[in-house]
Amino acid sequence: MPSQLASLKQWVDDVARLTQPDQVHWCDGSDAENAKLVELMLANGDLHKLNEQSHPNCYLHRSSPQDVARVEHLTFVCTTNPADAGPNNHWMEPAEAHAQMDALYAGCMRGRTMYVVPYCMGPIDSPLSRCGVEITDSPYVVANMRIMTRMGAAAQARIEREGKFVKGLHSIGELDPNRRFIMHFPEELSIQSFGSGYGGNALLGKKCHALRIASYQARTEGWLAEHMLIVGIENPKGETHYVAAAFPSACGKTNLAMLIPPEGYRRDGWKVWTVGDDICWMHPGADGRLYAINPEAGYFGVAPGTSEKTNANAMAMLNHDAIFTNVGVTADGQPWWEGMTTGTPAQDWQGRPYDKAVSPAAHPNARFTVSARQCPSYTDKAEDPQGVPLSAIIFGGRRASLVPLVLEARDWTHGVLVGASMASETTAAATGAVGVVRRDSMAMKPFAGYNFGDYFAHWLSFDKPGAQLPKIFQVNWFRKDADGKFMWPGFGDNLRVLEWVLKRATGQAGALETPVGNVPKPSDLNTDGLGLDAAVLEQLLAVDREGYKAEMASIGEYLEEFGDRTPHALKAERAKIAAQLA
Ligand code: GTP
Ligand code: SPV
Ligand code: MN
Repeated sequence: MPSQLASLKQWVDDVARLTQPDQVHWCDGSDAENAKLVELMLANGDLHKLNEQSHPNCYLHRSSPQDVARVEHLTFVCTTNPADAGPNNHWMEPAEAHAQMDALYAGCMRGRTMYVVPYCMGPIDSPLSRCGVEITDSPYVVANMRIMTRMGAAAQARIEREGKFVKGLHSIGELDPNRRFIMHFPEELSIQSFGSGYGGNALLGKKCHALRIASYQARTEGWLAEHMLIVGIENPKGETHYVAAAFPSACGKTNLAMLIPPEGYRRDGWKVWTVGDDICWMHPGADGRLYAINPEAGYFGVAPGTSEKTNANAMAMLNHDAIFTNVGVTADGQPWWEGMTTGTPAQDWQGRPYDKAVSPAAHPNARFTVSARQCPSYTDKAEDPQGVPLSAIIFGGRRASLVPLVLEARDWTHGVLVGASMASETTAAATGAVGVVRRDSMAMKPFAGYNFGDYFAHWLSFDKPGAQLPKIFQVNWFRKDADGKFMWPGFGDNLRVLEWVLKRATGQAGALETPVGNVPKPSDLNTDGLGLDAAVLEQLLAVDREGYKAEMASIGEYLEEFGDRTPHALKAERAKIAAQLA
Protein backbone atom coordinates (compact mmCIF):
# COMPACT_ATOMS: atom_id res chain seq x y z
CA MET A 1 0.00 0.00 0.00
CA PRO A 2 1.39 3.45 -0.87
CA SER A 3 2.81 5.14 2.21
CA GLN A 4 1.23 8.13 3.91
CA LEU A 5 4.68 9.31 5.01
CA ALA A 6 5.20 12.48 3.01
CA SER A 7 8.99 12.15 2.60
CA LEU A 8 8.63 8.57 1.33
CA LYS A 9 5.73 9.35 -0.99
CA GLN A 10 7.54 12.35 -2.38
CA TRP A 11 10.73 10.38 -3.09
CA VAL A 12 8.84 7.54 -4.79
CA ASP A 13 6.97 10.07 -6.96
CA ASP A 14 10.23 11.82 -7.88
CA VAL A 15 11.89 8.52 -8.83
CA ALA A 16 8.86 7.48 -10.92
CA ARG A 17 8.96 10.81 -12.76
CA LEU A 18 12.66 10.25 -13.54
CA THR A 19 12.55 6.54 -14.45
CA GLN A 20 9.09 6.43 -16.13
CA PRO A 21 7.91 2.93 -15.11
CA ASP A 22 4.67 1.51 -16.54
CA GLN A 23 3.47 0.70 -13.01
CA VAL A 24 4.49 1.18 -9.39
CA HIS A 25 4.05 -1.71 -6.95
CA TRP A 26 4.45 -1.27 -3.18
CA CYS A 27 5.69 -4.60 -1.77
CA ASP A 28 3.96 -6.02 1.31
CA GLY A 29 6.17 -9.12 1.59
CA SER A 30 3.21 -11.54 1.53
CA ASP A 31 3.32 -15.13 0.24
CA ALA A 32 0.75 -14.23 -2.42
CA GLU A 33 2.90 -11.37 -3.69
CA ASN A 34 5.96 -13.63 -3.83
CA ALA A 35 4.02 -16.35 -5.69
CA LYS A 36 3.01 -13.80 -8.34
CA LEU A 37 6.60 -12.60 -8.74
CA VAL A 38 7.85 -16.18 -9.12
CA GLU A 39 5.21 -16.85 -11.76
CA LEU A 40 6.29 -13.74 -13.63
CA MET A 41 9.97 -14.72 -13.47
CA LEU A 42 9.29 -18.28 -14.63
CA ALA A 43 7.51 -16.80 -17.61
CA ASN A 44 10.20 -14.25 -18.51
CA GLY A 45 13.17 -16.59 -17.97
CA ASP A 46 14.59 -14.90 -14.85
CA LEU A 47 13.96 -18.16 -12.98
CA HIS A 48 13.96 -21.84 -13.88
CA LYS A 49 12.13 -24.36 -11.75
CA LEU A 50 14.30 -27.00 -10.08
CA ASN A 51 13.23 -30.57 -9.28
CA GLU A 52 10.04 -30.26 -7.19
CA GLN A 53 10.49 -33.70 -5.56
CA SER A 54 14.03 -33.20 -4.29
CA HIS A 55 13.91 -29.35 -4.01
CA PRO A 56 10.37 -28.03 -3.46
CA ASN A 57 10.02 -24.29 -4.16
CA CYS A 58 13.60 -23.98 -5.40
CA TYR A 59 14.60 -21.93 -8.42
CA LEU A 60 17.66 -21.35 -10.56
CA HIS A 61 18.61 -17.88 -11.76
CA ARG A 62 21.20 -17.53 -14.53
CA SER A 63 22.61 -14.01 -14.47
CA SER A 64 24.15 -12.21 -17.37
CA PRO A 65 27.64 -13.82 -17.72
CA GLN A 66 29.09 -10.30 -17.33
CA ASP A 67 27.34 -9.79 -14.01
CA VAL A 68 28.48 -12.44 -11.55
CA ALA A 69 30.21 -10.59 -8.69
CA ARG A 70 30.70 -7.30 -6.89
CA VAL A 71 32.43 -4.60 -8.93
CA GLU A 72 34.77 -2.74 -6.61
CA HIS A 73 36.20 -0.56 -9.41
CA LEU A 74 32.66 0.79 -10.11
CA THR A 75 31.73 1.30 -6.45
CA PHE A 76 32.02 4.85 -5.12
CA VAL A 77 31.65 6.71 -1.84
CA CYS A 78 30.55 10.26 -2.61
CA THR A 79 31.34 12.57 0.31
CA THR A 80 31.70 16.35 0.09
CA ASN A 81 35.35 16.10 1.14
CA PRO A 82 37.30 13.36 -0.71
CA ALA A 83 39.46 12.77 2.36
CA ASP A 84 36.34 11.62 4.26
CA ALA A 85 35.94 8.70 1.84
CA GLY A 86 39.64 7.95 2.22
CA PRO A 87 42.16 6.22 -0.04
CA ASN A 88 40.37 2.95 0.77
CA ASN A 89 37.40 4.03 -1.41
CA HIS A 90 36.83 5.30 -4.92
CA TRP A 91 35.45 8.83 -4.61
CA MET A 92 33.29 11.01 -6.82
CA GLU A 93 32.05 14.51 -6.12
CA PRO A 94 28.36 14.14 -5.04
CA ALA A 95 26.93 16.59 -7.62
CA GLU A 96 28.85 14.90 -10.44
CA ALA A 97 27.78 11.44 -9.26
CA HIS A 98 24.14 12.56 -9.14
CA ALA A 99 24.38 14.02 -12.65
CA GLN A 100 25.83 10.76 -14.02
CA MET A 101 23.24 8.63 -12.26
CA ASP A 102 20.31 10.84 -13.26
CA ALA A 103 21.38 10.47 -16.89
CA LEU A 104 21.44 6.68 -16.54
CA TYR A 105 18.09 6.57 -14.71
CA ALA A 106 16.24 8.85 -17.13
CA GLY A 107 13.41 6.73 -18.58
CA CYS A 108 15.20 3.48 -17.63
CA MET A 109 12.05 1.80 -16.27
CA ARG A 110 9.88 2.32 -19.36
CA GLY A 111 7.97 -0.89 -20.02
CA ARG A 112 8.87 -2.15 -16.54
CA THR A 113 7.28 -2.29 -13.11
CA MET A 114 8.89 -0.24 -10.37
CA TYR A 115 8.87 -2.10 -7.05
CA VAL A 116 8.99 -0.18 -3.77
CA VAL A 117 10.59 -2.45 -1.16
CA PRO A 118 10.46 -1.31 2.49
CA TYR A 119 12.85 -3.34 4.64
CA CYS A 120 14.21 -3.51 8.18
CA MET A 121 17.81 -4.52 8.88
CA GLY A 122 17.62 -6.39 12.21
CA PRO A 123 14.66 -7.66 14.26
CA ILE A 124 11.60 -5.47 13.64
CA ASP A 125 11.30 -4.63 17.36
CA SER A 126 15.00 -4.00 18.06
CA PRO A 127 16.26 -0.51 18.95
CA LEU A 128 19.51 -1.55 17.22
CA SER A 129 17.79 -2.13 13.85
CA ARG A 130 17.65 0.41 11.01
CA CYS A 131 15.27 0.65 8.06
CA GLY A 132 15.50 1.45 4.40
CA VAL A 133 13.46 1.44 1.21
CA GLU A 134 14.83 0.01 -2.02
CA ILE A 135 13.22 0.99 -5.29
CA THR A 136 14.06 -1.53 -8.02
CA ASP A 137 12.88 -2.69 -11.44
CA SER A 138 14.11 -6.26 -10.85
CA PRO A 139 11.65 -8.88 -9.54
CA TYR A 140 14.70 -11.11 -8.82
CA VAL A 141 15.99 -8.40 -6.47
CA VAL A 142 12.58 -8.21 -4.75
CA ALA A 143 12.49 -12.00 -4.25
CA ASN A 144 16.01 -11.93 -2.79
CA MET A 145 15.31 -8.93 -0.54
CA ARG A 146 12.28 -10.79 0.81
CA ILE A 147 14.56 -13.60 1.99
CA MET A 148 17.55 -11.47 3.07
CA THR A 149 15.70 -8.79 5.07
CA ARG A 150 12.50 -8.26 7.08
CA MET A 151 10.70 -6.89 4.06
CA GLY A 152 7.18 -5.54 3.56
CA ALA A 153 4.30 -4.22 5.64
CA ALA A 154 5.91 -4.46 9.12
CA ALA A 155 9.03 -2.64 7.92
CA GLN A 156 6.89 0.04 6.26
CA ALA A 157 4.95 0.54 9.49
CA ARG A 158 8.21 1.05 11.42
CA ILE A 159 9.46 3.49 8.78
CA GLU A 160 6.21 5.46 9.08
CA ARG A 161 6.61 5.57 12.89
CA GLU A 162 10.27 6.66 12.73
CA GLY A 163 10.01 8.91 9.69
CA LYS A 164 13.61 8.03 8.82
CA PHE A 165 14.99 5.55 6.30
CA VAL A 166 17.89 4.92 3.93
CA LYS A 167 16.93 5.60 0.31
CA GLY A 168 18.16 3.01 -2.19
CA LEU A 169 17.48 3.32 -5.89
CA HIS A 170 18.31 0.39 -8.15
CA SER A 171 17.81 -0.39 -11.82
CA ILE A 172 19.32 -3.26 -13.73
CA GLY A 173 19.48 -0.92 -16.74
CA GLU A 174 20.73 -3.02 -19.65
CA LEU A 175 23.16 -5.06 -17.50
CA ASP A 176 25.92 -3.41 -19.49
CA PRO A 177 29.24 -3.46 -17.59
CA ASN A 178 30.10 -0.16 -19.27
CA ARG A 179 26.98 1.48 -17.89
CA ARG A 180 27.24 0.30 -14.30
CA PHE A 181 27.82 2.20 -11.04
CA ILE A 182 27.23 1.56 -7.35
CA MET A 183 27.15 4.99 -5.67
CA HIS A 184 26.91 5.80 -1.97
CA PHE A 185 25.99 9.17 -0.50
CA PRO A 186 26.57 8.67 3.23
CA GLU A 187 25.84 12.32 4.04
CA GLU A 188 22.39 11.91 2.41
CA LEU A 189 21.85 8.34 3.69
CA SER A 190 21.25 7.26 0.11
CA ILE A 191 22.45 4.65 -2.39
CA GLN A 192 22.15 4.60 -6.19
CA SER A 193 22.92 1.45 -8.17
CA PHE A 194 22.63 0.90 -11.92
CA GLY A 195 23.45 -1.84 -14.40
CA SER A 196 23.88 -4.95 -12.22
CA GLY A 197 21.51 -7.50 -10.71
CA TYR A 198 24.20 -9.26 -8.65
CA GLY A 199 23.89 -9.58 -4.83
CA GLY A 200 26.22 -7.02 -3.31
CA ASN A 201 25.62 -4.59 -6.19
CA ALA A 202 21.82 -4.87 -6.21
CA LEU A 203 20.42 -6.13 -2.88
CA LEU A 204 20.96 -2.69 -1.40
CA GLY A 205 20.10 -3.65 2.19
CA LYS A 206 23.22 -5.81 2.36
CA LYS A 207 26.67 -4.36 1.67
CA CYS A 208 25.52 -0.90 0.51
CA HIS A 209 23.25 -0.14 3.48
CA ALA A 210 24.24 -2.54 6.29
CA LEU A 211 27.97 -1.91 5.81
CA ARG A 212 28.87 1.22 3.81
CA ILE A 213 26.08 3.55 4.95
CA ALA A 214 25.71 1.90 8.37
CA SER A 215 29.45 2.09 9.15
CA TYR A 216 29.28 5.83 8.50
CA GLN A 217 26.17 6.20 10.69
CA ALA A 218 27.70 3.96 13.36
CA ARG A 219 30.72 6.21 13.66
CA THR A 220 28.61 9.23 14.54
CA GLU A 221 26.30 7.18 16.80
CA GLY A 222 28.98 5.22 18.69
CA TRP A 223 28.60 1.68 17.38
CA LEU A 224 30.19 -0.60 14.75
CA ALA A 225 28.85 -2.10 11.50
CA GLU A 226 31.13 -4.97 10.52
CA HIS A 227 31.65 -7.71 7.90
CA MET A 228 31.39 -10.45 10.53
CA LEU A 229 29.60 -13.69 11.26
CA ILE A 230 28.13 -14.19 14.74
CA VAL A 231 28.19 -17.67 16.29
CA GLY A 232 27.31 -19.11 19.72
CA ILE A 233 29.50 -21.87 21.14
CA GLU A 234 27.83 -23.97 23.86
CA ASN A 235 30.27 -25.98 25.97
CA PRO A 236 29.47 -29.26 27.78
CA LYS A 237 28.54 -27.25 30.92
CA GLY A 238 25.74 -25.64 28.91
CA GLU A 239 27.38 -22.18 28.85
CA THR A 240 27.10 -20.33 25.53
CA HIS A 241 29.66 -17.75 24.49
CA TYR A 242 29.17 -15.62 21.39
CA VAL A 243 31.96 -14.84 18.97
CA ALA A 244 32.02 -12.42 16.02
CA ALA A 245 34.51 -13.07 13.22
CA ALA A 246 35.59 -10.93 10.26
CA PHE A 247 36.93 -12.82 7.24
CA PRO A 248 37.02 -11.28 3.74
CA SER A 249 34.52 -12.37 1.08
CA ALA A 250 34.62 -16.11 0.35
CA CYS A 251 37.02 -16.76 3.24
CA GLY A 252 34.85 -18.90 5.50
CA LYS A 253 32.25 -16.86 7.45
CA THR A 254 29.19 -18.90 6.43
CA ASN A 255 31.05 -22.13 7.14
CA LEU A 256 32.25 -21.06 10.61
CA ALA A 257 28.81 -19.66 11.48
CA MET A 258 27.15 -23.07 10.97
CA LEU A 259 30.02 -25.35 11.99
CA ILE A 260 29.25 -28.94 13.01
CA PRO A 261 31.47 -30.06 15.92
CA PRO A 262 33.86 -32.99 15.34
CA GLU A 263 32.63 -36.38 16.59
CA GLY A 264 34.41 -36.26 19.97
CA TYR A 265 33.13 -32.76 20.72
CA ARG A 266 29.56 -33.78 19.82
CA ARG A 267 29.82 -36.74 22.19
CA ASP A 268 31.00 -34.41 24.98
CA GLY A 269 28.01 -32.10 24.44
CA TRP A 270 29.43 -29.16 22.46
CA LYS A 271 26.87 -27.30 20.33
CA VAL A 272 27.15 -24.48 17.81
CA TRP A 273 24.43 -21.85 17.27
CA THR A 274 24.19 -19.66 14.20
CA VAL A 275 23.25 -15.99 14.72
CA GLY A 276 24.58 -14.49 11.47
CA ASP A 277 26.94 -15.33 8.61
CA ASP A 278 27.98 -12.02 7.01
CA ILE A 279 27.16 -8.80 8.85
CA CYS A 280 27.27 -7.81 12.51
CA TRP A 281 26.13 -4.58 14.14
CA MET A 282 27.74 -4.12 17.58
CA HIS A 283 26.64 -1.67 20.27
CA PRO A 284 28.09 -1.12 23.75
CA GLY A 285 25.52 -2.17 26.38
CA ALA A 286 24.82 -0.68 29.82
CA ASP A 287 27.12 -3.32 31.38
CA GLY A 288 30.05 -2.22 29.17
CA ARG A 289 29.94 -5.35 27.00
CA LEU A 290 29.48 -5.27 23.22
CA TYR A 291 26.10 -6.58 22.04
CA ALA A 292 25.70 -7.85 18.49
CA ILE A 293 22.76 -8.27 16.14
CA ASN A 294 22.63 -9.84 12.70
CA PRO A 295 20.86 -7.22 10.56
CA GLU A 296 20.01 -9.84 7.93
CA ALA A 297 17.24 -12.44 7.80
CA GLY A 298 18.82 -14.81 5.27
CA TYR A 299 22.04 -16.15 3.82
CA PHE A 300 23.46 -15.19 0.42
CA GLY A 301 26.13 -17.87 0.50
CA VAL A 302 28.89 -19.22 -1.74
CA ALA A 303 27.71 -22.52 -3.30
CA PRO A 304 30.97 -24.11 -4.56
CA GLY A 305 32.71 -26.07 -1.84
CA THR A 306 29.48 -26.49 0.16
CA SER A 307 28.92 -30.22 0.77
CA GLU A 308 27.74 -32.81 3.28
CA LYS A 309 31.36 -33.08 4.39
CA THR A 310 32.15 -29.37 4.75
CA ASN A 311 28.79 -27.83 5.71
CA ALA A 312 25.98 -30.33 6.31
CA ASN A 313 23.84 -27.63 7.98
CA ALA A 314 23.88 -25.60 4.77
CA MET A 315 23.05 -28.66 2.67
CA ALA A 316 20.06 -29.37 4.93
CA MET A 317 18.70 -25.82 4.59
CA LEU A 318 19.04 -25.83 0.80
CA ASN A 319 16.54 -28.64 0.15
CA HIS A 320 13.53 -26.33 -0.14
CA ASP A 321 12.48 -22.70 -0.63
CA ALA A 322 15.82 -21.48 -1.96
CA ILE A 323 17.07 -19.46 -4.94
CA PHE A 324 20.27 -20.64 -6.63
CA THR A 325 22.21 -18.20 -8.79
CA ASN A 326 24.70 -19.41 -11.44
CA VAL A 327 24.95 -23.05 -10.31
CA GLY A 328 24.94 -26.05 -12.67
CA VAL A 329 22.03 -28.51 -12.92
CA THR A 330 21.76 -32.28 -13.17
CA ALA A 331 19.71 -34.00 -15.88
CA ASP A 332 16.77 -34.27 -13.45
CA GLY A 333 16.88 -30.59 -12.49
CA GLN A 334 18.78 -30.64 -9.21
CA PRO A 335 21.28 -27.88 -8.43
CA TRP A 336 24.94 -28.91 -8.73
CA TRP A 337 28.26 -27.25 -7.96
CA GLU A 338 31.90 -28.18 -7.58
CA GLY A 339 32.59 -29.94 -4.28
CA MET A 340 29.28 -31.84 -4.25
CA THR A 341 29.76 -35.51 -3.51
CA THR A 342 26.69 -36.84 -5.37
CA GLY A 343 25.03 -36.18 -8.73
CA THR A 344 26.47 -35.27 -12.12
CA PRO A 345 26.03 -31.92 -13.84
CA ALA A 346 24.27 -31.92 -17.20
CA GLN A 347 24.30 -28.14 -17.78
CA ASP A 348 26.71 -25.48 -16.61
CA TRP A 349 25.81 -22.13 -15.04
CA GLN A 350 25.23 -20.57 -18.44
CA GLY A 351 22.85 -23.37 -19.47
CA ARG A 352 25.30 -24.97 -21.87
CA PRO A 353 25.89 -28.75 -21.94
CA TYR A 354 28.44 -29.36 -19.16
CA ASP A 355 31.98 -29.76 -20.45
CA LYS A 356 34.72 -29.74 -17.84
CA ALA A 357 37.18 -28.52 -20.47
CA VAL A 358 35.03 -25.44 -21.20
CA SER A 359 33.82 -24.29 -17.77
CA PRO A 360 33.16 -25.45 -14.24
CA ALA A 361 29.50 -26.43 -13.75
CA ALA A 362 28.93 -23.62 -11.25
CA HIS A 363 30.48 -20.18 -11.49
CA PRO A 364 33.14 -19.93 -8.70
CA ASN A 365 30.96 -17.19 -7.14
CA ALA A 366 27.66 -19.06 -7.60
CA ARG A 367 25.36 -18.29 -4.65
CA PHE A 368 22.31 -19.55 -2.79
CA THR A 369 19.70 -17.34 -1.14
CA VAL A 370 17.78 -18.89 1.74
CA SER A 371 15.95 -17.82 4.89
CA ALA A 372 18.09 -17.94 8.05
CA ARG A 373 15.34 -19.86 9.82
CA GLN A 374 15.93 -22.85 7.54
CA CYS A 375 19.38 -23.45 9.02
CA PRO A 376 19.25 -26.32 11.57
CA SER A 377 21.69 -24.48 13.88
CA TYR A 378 19.80 -21.14 13.76
CA THR A 379 19.02 -19.83 17.25
CA ASP A 380 16.14 -17.69 18.51
CA LYS A 381 18.81 -15.50 20.09
CA ALA A 382 19.22 -14.05 16.59
CA GLU A 383 15.77 -12.52 17.04
CA ASP A 384 16.59 -11.02 20.47
CA PRO A 385 16.09 -7.25 20.19
CA GLN A 386 18.99 -6.70 22.65
CA GLY A 387 21.46 -8.76 20.62
CA VAL A 388 23.99 -11.23 22.06
CA PRO A 389 26.99 -10.26 24.24
CA LEU A 390 30.36 -10.96 22.62
CA SER A 391 33.18 -12.83 24.37
CA ALA A 392 35.67 -12.72 21.49
CA ILE A 393 36.29 -11.03 18.15
CA ILE A 394 38.28 -12.91 15.52
CA PHE A 395 39.99 -11.57 12.40
CA GLY A 396 41.04 -13.99 9.68
CA GLY A 397 42.07 -14.26 6.08
CA ARG A 398 43.49 -16.48 3.39
CA ARG A 399 47.23 -16.53 3.88
CA ALA A 400 49.12 -19.42 2.29
CA SER A 401 52.15 -18.53 4.41
CA LEU A 402 53.34 -16.59 7.47
CA VAL A 403 50.18 -16.12 9.56
CA PRO A 404 49.83 -18.88 12.21
CA LEU A 405 46.65 -20.92 12.75
CA VAL A 406 45.66 -18.71 15.69
CA LEU A 407 47.10 -15.81 17.64
CA GLU A 408 45.77 -13.78 20.57
CA ALA A 409 46.18 -10.01 20.76
CA ARG A 410 47.58 -8.68 24.04
CA ASP A 411 44.98 -5.96 24.49
CA TRP A 412 42.40 -3.92 22.55
CA THR A 413 44.94 -1.59 20.88
CA HIS A 414 47.04 -4.53 19.73
CA GLY A 415 43.86 -6.25 18.54
CA VAL A 416 42.84 -3.22 16.49
CA LEU A 417 46.32 -3.25 14.90
CA VAL A 418 45.91 -6.97 14.10
CA GLY A 419 42.57 -6.21 12.41
CA ALA A 420 43.87 -3.14 10.60
CA SER A 421 46.89 -5.11 9.32
CA MET A 422 44.88 -8.00 7.94
CA ALA A 423 45.75 -9.16 4.45
CA SER A 424 44.11 -11.86 2.38
CA GLU A 425 44.17 -13.45 -1.06
CA THR A 426 41.46 -12.01 -3.34
CA THR A 427 38.57 -14.34 -4.30
CA ALA A 428 35.86 -14.70 -6.98
CA ALA A 429 33.40 -12.69 -4.84
CA ALA A 430 34.60 -9.55 -6.66
CA THR A 431 35.57 -9.19 -10.32
CA GLY A 432 39.31 -8.98 -10.93
CA ALA A 433 42.34 -11.16 -10.26
CA VAL A 434 41.95 -14.04 -7.79
CA GLY A 435 44.66 -15.12 -5.33
CA VAL A 436 46.46 -11.78 -4.97
CA VAL A 437 47.36 -10.88 -1.37
CA ARG A 438 46.07 -7.41 -0.48
CA ARG A 439 45.50 -5.52 2.77
CA ASP A 440 41.87 -5.87 3.83
CA SER A 441 41.53 -4.16 7.21
CA MET A 442 38.89 -5.88 9.35
CA ALA A 443 37.68 -7.55 6.07
CA MET A 444 36.14 -4.10 5.38
CA LYS A 445 38.32 -2.86 2.47
CA PRO A 446 35.38 -3.02 0.02
CA PHE A 447 32.76 -2.03 2.61
CA ALA A 448 33.89 0.78 4.93
CA GLY A 449 31.87 3.89 4.05
CA TYR A 450 34.58 6.29 5.24
CA ASN A 451 38.33 6.87 5.64
CA PHE A 452 40.11 3.87 7.20
CA GLY A 453 42.23 6.20 9.35
CA ASP A 454 39.06 7.52 11.01
CA TYR A 455 37.72 3.98 11.16
CA PHE A 456 40.77 2.73 13.08
CA ALA A 457 40.37 5.66 15.48
CA HIS A 458 36.69 4.76 15.94
CA TRP A 459 37.63 1.17 16.78
CA LEU A 460 40.19 2.39 19.36
CA SER A 461 37.59 4.68 20.94
CA PHE A 462 35.66 1.71 22.38
CA ASP A 463 38.46 1.13 24.89
CA LYS A 464 37.29 3.41 27.66
CA PRO A 465 36.70 3.20 31.42
CA GLY A 466 33.92 0.75 32.26
CA ALA A 467 34.18 -1.12 28.94
CA GLN A 468 34.17 -4.94 29.14
CA LEU A 469 35.48 -5.54 25.64
CA PRO A 470 35.76 -8.94 23.96
CA LYS A 471 39.28 -10.33 23.51
CA ILE A 472 40.66 -10.10 19.98
CA PHE A 473 42.22 -12.99 18.03
CA GLN A 474 43.50 -13.73 14.54
CA VAL A 475 43.07 -17.05 12.68
CA ASN A 476 44.24 -18.52 9.38
CA TRP A 477 42.62 -21.75 8.12
CA PHE A 478 44.40 -21.45 4.77
CA ARG A 479 48.12 -22.17 5.32
CA LYS A 480 49.52 -24.28 2.49
CA ASP A 481 52.44 -26.74 2.37
CA ALA A 482 55.13 -26.98 -0.31
CA ASP A 483 52.74 -29.02 -2.49
CA GLY A 484 50.07 -26.32 -2.31
CA LYS A 485 47.81 -28.40 -0.02
CA PHE A 486 45.94 -26.88 2.94
CA MET A 487 47.80 -27.87 6.13
CA TRP A 488 44.85 -27.49 8.51
CA PRO A 489 41.71 -29.64 7.97
CA GLY A 490 39.43 -26.65 8.62
CA PHE A 491 35.60 -26.67 8.74
CA GLY A 492 34.32 -28.63 11.80
CA ASP A 493 37.82 -28.92 13.20
CA ASN A 494 37.98 -25.13 13.50
CA LEU A 495 36.04 -25.67 16.74
CA ARG A 496 39.34 -26.87 18.26
CA VAL A 497 40.69 -23.37 17.71
CA LEU A 498 37.48 -21.72 18.99
CA GLU A 499 37.76 -23.81 22.17
CA TRP A 500 41.23 -22.36 22.81
CA VAL A 501 39.99 -18.86 21.97
CA LEU A 502 37.14 -19.08 24.49
CA LYS A 503 39.33 -20.68 27.14
CA ARG A 504 41.80 -17.80 26.72
CA ALA A 505 38.96 -15.30 26.93
CA THR A 506 37.97 -16.83 30.29
CA GLY A 507 41.54 -17.41 31.53
CA GLN A 508 41.58 -21.21 31.29
CA ALA A 509 44.22 -22.04 28.66
CA GLY A 510 47.96 -21.68 28.23
CA ALA A 511 49.85 -19.78 25.54
CA LEU A 512 53.31 -18.80 24.42
CA GLU A 513 53.98 -15.05 24.35
CA THR A 514 55.65 -13.67 21.22
CA PRO A 515 56.13 -10.09 19.95
CA VAL A 516 53.26 -10.51 17.46
CA GLY A 517 50.85 -12.04 19.98
CA ASN A 518 50.17 -15.13 22.05
CA VAL A 519 50.01 -18.51 20.32
CA PRO A 520 48.99 -21.89 21.76
CA LYS A 521 51.70 -24.40 22.48
CA PRO A 522 50.84 -27.65 20.64
CA SER A 523 49.66 -29.12 23.97
CA ASP A 524 47.22 -26.21 24.49
CA LEU A 525 45.09 -27.30 21.50
CA ASN A 526 42.80 -30.32 21.65
CA THR A 527 43.94 -32.48 18.72
CA ASP A 528 42.29 -35.74 19.91
CA GLY A 529 41.22 -37.83 16.95
CA LEU A 530 42.60 -35.34 14.46
CA GLY A 531 45.52 -37.43 13.18
CA LEU A 532 47.53 -34.31 12.39
CA ASP A 533 51.29 -34.79 12.06
CA ALA A 534 53.08 -33.22 15.07
CA ALA A 535 55.54 -31.45 12.76
CA VAL A 536 52.67 -29.91 10.77
CA LEU A 537 50.98 -28.66 13.94
CA GLU A 538 54.24 -27.14 15.11
CA GLN A 539 54.61 -25.36 11.77
CA LEU A 540 51.01 -24.08 11.94
CA LEU A 541 51.65 -22.55 15.37
CA ALA A 542 55.15 -21.21 14.74
CA VAL A 543 55.90 -17.49 14.56
CA ASP A 544 58.37 -16.76 11.75
CA ARG A 545 60.32 -13.80 13.15
CA GLU A 546 62.14 -12.95 9.90
CA GLY A 547 58.90 -13.12 7.95
CA TYR A 548 57.16 -10.90 10.50
CA LYS A 549 59.96 -8.29 10.36
CA ALA A 550 59.16 -7.79 6.67
CA GLU A 551 55.42 -7.89 7.38
CA MET A 552 55.71 -5.19 10.07
CA ALA A 553 57.65 -2.95 7.66
CA SER A 554 54.93 -3.41 5.05
CA ILE A 555 52.20 -2.68 7.65
CA GLY A 556 54.08 0.52 8.57
CA GLU A 557 53.89 1.68 4.94
CA TYR A 558 50.23 0.75 4.75
CA LEU A 559 49.32 2.78 7.86
CA GLU A 560 51.02 5.79 6.27
CA GLU A 561 48.54 5.65 3.37
CA PHE A 562 45.92 7.23 5.63
CA GLY A 563 48.28 10.01 6.66
CA ASP A 564 47.33 12.09 9.68
CA ARG A 565 44.06 10.22 10.02
CA THR A 566 45.85 7.06 11.19
CA PRO A 567 45.77 7.18 15.00
CA HIS A 568 49.15 7.69 16.63
CA ALA A 569 48.43 4.84 19.08
CA LEU A 570 48.26 2.38 16.20
CA LYS A 571 51.55 3.52 14.70
CA ALA A 572 53.16 3.36 18.15
CA GLU A 573 51.88 -0.18 18.68
CA ARG A 574 53.36 -1.27 15.35
CA ALA A 575 56.69 0.40 16.11
CA LYS A 576 56.85 -1.34 19.50
CA ILE A 577 56.34 -4.77 17.89
CA ALA A 578 58.85 -4.03 15.13
CA ALA A 579 61.42 -3.05 17.77
CA GLN A 580 60.81 -6.27 19.73
CA LEU A 581 61.31 -8.33 16.57
CA ALA A 582 64.55 -6.55 15.66
P1 GTP B 1 31.05 -14.24 1.57
O1 GTP B 1 29.65 -14.71 1.53
O2 GTP B 1 31.60 -13.92 0.22
O3 GTP B 1 31.27 -13.11 2.52
O4 GTP B 1 31.98 -15.52 2.00
P2 GTP B 1 32.20 -16.27 3.40
O5 GTP B 1 33.25 -15.58 4.19
O6 GTP B 1 30.92 -16.54 4.08
O7 GTP B 1 32.87 -17.65 2.91
P3 GTP B 1 32.26 -19.13 2.91
O8 GTP B 1 32.04 -19.67 4.28
O9 GTP B 1 31.14 -19.18 1.96
O10 GTP B 1 33.50 -19.94 2.29
C1 GTP B 1 34.05 -19.62 1.03
C2 GTP B 1 34.83 -20.80 0.50
O11 GTP B 1 35.87 -21.16 1.41
C3 GTP B 1 33.96 -22.05 0.31
O12 GTP B 1 34.30 -22.68 -0.89
C4 GTP B 1 34.32 -22.91 1.50
O13 GTP B 1 34.16 -24.29 1.22
C5 GTP B 1 35.78 -22.53 1.79
N1 GTP B 1 36.11 -22.68 3.23
C6 GTP B 1 35.36 -22.24 4.28
N2 GTP B 1 35.92 -22.60 5.46
C7 GTP B 1 37.06 -23.26 5.15
C8 GTP B 1 38.08 -23.89 5.95
O14 GTP B 1 38.06 -23.91 7.18
N3 GTP B 1 39.11 -24.47 5.27
C9 GTP B 1 39.17 -24.47 3.89
N4 GTP B 1 40.21 -25.07 3.32
N5 GTP B 1 38.22 -23.90 3.11
C10 GTP B 1 37.18 -23.30 3.73
C1 SPV C 1 30.65 -10.74 -0.21
O1 SPV C 1 31.13 -10.56 -1.34
O2 SPV C 1 31.29 -10.46 0.83
C2 SPV C 1 29.31 -11.34 -0.06
C3 SPV C 1 28.48 -11.47 -1.25
O3 SPV C 1 28.90 -11.62 1.04
S1 SPV C 1 27.81 -9.92 -1.69
O4 SPV C 1 26.45 -9.85 -1.18
O5 SPV C 1 27.79 -9.87 -3.14
O6 SPV C 1 28.58 -8.85 -1.15
MN1 MN D 1 30.40 -11.17 2.64
